[in-house]
Amino acid sequence: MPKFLYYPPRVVPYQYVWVNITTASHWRLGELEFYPDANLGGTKLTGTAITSGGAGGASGNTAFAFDGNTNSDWTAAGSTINQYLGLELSAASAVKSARIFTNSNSSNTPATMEIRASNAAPTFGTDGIQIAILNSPTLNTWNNFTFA
Ligand SMILES: [Ca+2]
Repeated sequence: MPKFLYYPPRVVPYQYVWVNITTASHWRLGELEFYPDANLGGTKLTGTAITSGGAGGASGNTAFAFDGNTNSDWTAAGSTINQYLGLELSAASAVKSARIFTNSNSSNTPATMEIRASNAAPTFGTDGIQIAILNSPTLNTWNNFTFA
């Protein structure tokens, strides 16, 4: 079972929200969704992808993490910590829950990740503030978590 660490409610609307990996991995991510309310409530947030970089070619396309298809994935450029993928939101918003679908094997899935948020565009995975931690994501399924 995933282990989630929850944080107090935050009321600040964020312009940028992203998942940063804190265990080295050649990360592959099938789907990533953020929501303005707890328990995947409200309308799924949309925006423009922000990332530390992709592998290039079809597998590096950030759009594959946001296409609604759990069988297509984005692949990180390398195998280090602090690679990230997220969104510059179309409009600043509270971010109180999220879900991630991992559709890969354990070597492509980091054991620990965090969600970070900011009102300035990140230039490194650890920019902004940490709003949630995800430990030991379950492979090949949705991992839902609420942090408000
Ligand atoms: Ca996908």
